[in-house]
Amino acid sequence: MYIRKNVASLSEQEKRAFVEGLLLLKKEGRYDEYVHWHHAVMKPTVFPFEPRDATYRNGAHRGPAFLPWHREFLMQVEADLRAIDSSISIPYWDWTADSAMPDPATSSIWSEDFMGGNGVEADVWRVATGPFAHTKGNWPIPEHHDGPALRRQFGINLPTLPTTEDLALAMGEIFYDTPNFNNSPFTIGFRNRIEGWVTQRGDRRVKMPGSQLHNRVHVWVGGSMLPMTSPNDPVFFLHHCFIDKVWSDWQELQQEQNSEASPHYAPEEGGPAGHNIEDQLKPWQRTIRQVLDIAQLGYSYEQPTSQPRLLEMAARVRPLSPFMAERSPFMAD
Ligand SMILES: [Cu+2]
Repeated sequence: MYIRKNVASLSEQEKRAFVEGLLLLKKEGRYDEYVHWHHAVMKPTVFPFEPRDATYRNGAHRGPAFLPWHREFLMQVEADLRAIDSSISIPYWDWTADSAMPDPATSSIWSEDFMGGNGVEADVWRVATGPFAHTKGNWPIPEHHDGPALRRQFGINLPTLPTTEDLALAMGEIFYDTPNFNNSPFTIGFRNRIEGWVTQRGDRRVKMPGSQLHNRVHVWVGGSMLPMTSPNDPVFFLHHCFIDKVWSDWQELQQEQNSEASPHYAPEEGGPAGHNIEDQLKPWQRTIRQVLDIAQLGYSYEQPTSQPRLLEMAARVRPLSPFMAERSPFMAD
């Protein structure tokens, strides 16, 4: 059993080991395979009545498999890192903490000895600081649509990171996912909420316009985090580690409060290919059912001191259900 820590509580030594592991995987060409895995799941997987369009839904996004697919993805990358140095685990980036800072760009995650900082506008948003800066030459990005360098544009495409209040809306959901298991702003459930598709259109309690939660963080970082090749920015793994933590927190909450609905995953069958509970998480071997319990997978999460406050806020959220949705044929979209 090993622990995934909060980025904010990493020691100098732990930061160094993680960065050196990433740089070694990059040098060996292994890292670029991760980017390809993420990019290759673009193949459409749809119901007969849906458009055969890769951006509509694919094996890892805009559907129920979003969380299990990324959980398996992180474990694959983490196993490679731990083969280099068994003390390494992927740390998580709690961006709700950074959203409360006057300037999230000053967060320790972006320090010179860790992820490096923002891109430089005058240099077409190329990252100029830290181990992954293009000037250091250790982080080449092949066939990138805007040239072979890591790019970031903090807050340019969306002004703010998601808050604890935003996260509480996701934690307050009682369904994992509901038909049509897609990314409509009206699709109810934890998965669609945390992935970030439930905007102000689908729920008037949502405070900020635009993409939410997981999606919002990709868009806030900007640059290399925007396209489907987003694992090109190593912060991808820290971001998705937090998404995985939030999912495991939600699972624990459901086990306590809603245990008869176990295993807290949907659909069991009859959903789009790749998204049913017994479906394989391609290109790997495990099925969705096999990655539902992190204790069984051998890891756990360090909890931030803010956790009780989040759970308290989540307990006050009135969950939407498919039968009392804010959607009505009499309402304009
Ligand atoms: Cu993502």
